[in-house]
Amino acid sequence: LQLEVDLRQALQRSEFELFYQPIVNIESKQIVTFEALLRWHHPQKGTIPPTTFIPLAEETGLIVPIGDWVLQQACRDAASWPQDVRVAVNLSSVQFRRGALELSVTRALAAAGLHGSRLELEITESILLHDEEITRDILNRLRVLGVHIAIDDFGTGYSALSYLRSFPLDKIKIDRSFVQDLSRETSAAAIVRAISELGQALDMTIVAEGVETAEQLRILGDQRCTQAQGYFIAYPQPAAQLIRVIEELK
Ligand code: G
Ligand code: G
Ligand code: MN
Ligand code: NA
Repeated sequence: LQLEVDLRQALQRSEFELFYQPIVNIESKQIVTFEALLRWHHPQKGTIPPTTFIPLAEETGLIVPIGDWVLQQACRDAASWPQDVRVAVNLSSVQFRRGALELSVTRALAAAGLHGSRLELEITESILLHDEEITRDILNRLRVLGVHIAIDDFGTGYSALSYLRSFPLDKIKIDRSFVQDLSRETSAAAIVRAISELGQALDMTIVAEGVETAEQLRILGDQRCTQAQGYFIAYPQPAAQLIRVIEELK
């Protein structure tokens, strides 16, 4: 498979880049986090989105060195941002099972001189359902470093609510499918409200993903959702553009 051959060389050829998308506090409008989103600039095929190459990277185990690079680059970039802005990094389940995740995180933070409290790790529900004991252990140790743990795409997976109390989670990211239905369906608003109340009771921050309109943002605020992310606020952009994004959203 040619794509696999190319992917094996992409790291040493410096073909990866991190884009960043801001997450804002809905009430204060302040940027609280930038989420790192990986891009692969393929020499022939142009820019390939992660949905195309992450599954291949997972199958081949290449996600472990690629994921390490993402952690290191994200921490390096964040070191130059305002102190109250965090960086969020997406993790694959393979990094939990095959990588030395805790060591990777510790090294990335140390190399960048970044405190653990400036880093958020986004994991999916499926990670919590496998190797439960090992995962809980790793997450607990990461949290001792001050690292925050977010559950990504919430509501699309198995959504066993039991894990909300059995795992050390700081943040819930409501999947964009709920946000997209907000204006047409009152049930979507009711779900957002319920998750927001759950979050408040469990002392977790609630983020809505995929906010594309002013109306969606208004309804989210009405339903007591605390943070938002989406094209309406800003598109994912290269690190060099972030100073401008920070200025524009001030
Ligand atoms: O950037 P985009 O919105 O196209 O991302 C598509 C998917 O790829 C999302 O599910 C996102 O979580 C995932 N993704 C983006 N960057 C990374 C990364 O660095 N590591 C992993 N494991 N997934 C990523
Ligand atoms: O699964 P995860 O939340 O990590 O995925 C992030 C993906 O969502 C990225 O590919 C990003 O480009 C995309 N995204 C970010 N904001 C929006 C939005 O407002 N609408 C849509 N459709 N996608 C978005
Ligand atoms: Mn994410
Ligand atoms: Na998501």
